Amino acid sequence: MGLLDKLSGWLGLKKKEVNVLCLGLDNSGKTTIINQLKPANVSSIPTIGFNIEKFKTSSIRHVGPRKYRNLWEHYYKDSHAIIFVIDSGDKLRMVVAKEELDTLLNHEDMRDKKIPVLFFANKMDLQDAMSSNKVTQMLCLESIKDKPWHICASNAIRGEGLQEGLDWLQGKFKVCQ
Ligand SMILES: Nc1nc2c(ncn2[C@@H]2O[C@H](COP(=O)(O)OP(=O)(O)OP(=O)(O)O)[C@@H](O)[C@H]2O)c(=O)[nH]1
Ligand SMILES: [Mg+2]
Repeated sequence: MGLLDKLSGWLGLKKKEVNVLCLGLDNSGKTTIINQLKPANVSSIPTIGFNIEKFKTSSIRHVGPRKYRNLWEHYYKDSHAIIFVIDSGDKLRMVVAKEELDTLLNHEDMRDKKIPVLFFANKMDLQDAMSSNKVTQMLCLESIKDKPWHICASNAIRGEGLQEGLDWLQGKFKVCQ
């Protein structure tokens, strides 16, 4: 059983879909994270900027870089949670990640939604990775007042930190729904 199935089970959403938007800059680790969350028997679909991966009880909407932004927006209305992935080793593009995050949070279909936003400060294993505190600071996460949010350091290759993030999400779903 994958972590995502567990999440659906916890939520009591056996029949309903949980729409989790997994966003982040290209190369941040979205596909690696999603592969960790999926049941082992589901084969991975390579990301061509944008794809939707269906699961038994839930789906993950998984999108890529900026040029596909108009495709992301289509899914904002139906989303129950956001997972925002950051490459903690990519200091140069932290500003770009912040821009994308701000655009997301200020979008008209997202602004008034109280859905939880889970951040993975991914690639924590890299020698020069920024700490999750530093990422919090760089992305000004403390200024997010209208949505519950949480940041976890993760190493998606080893699956570290992912469970902690999903545990937090589980608690928030109970509050939000
Ligand atoms: N060191 C390290 N590398 C990681 C980690 N997570 C992902 N990677 C690597 O980073 C690269 C990009 O990972 P992907 O999961 O393909 O990133 P993505 O966000 O799906 O990228 P796009 O599909 O281009 O948007 C791959 O080579 C991964 O193996 C991590 O926690 N640590
Ligand atoms: Mg990908």
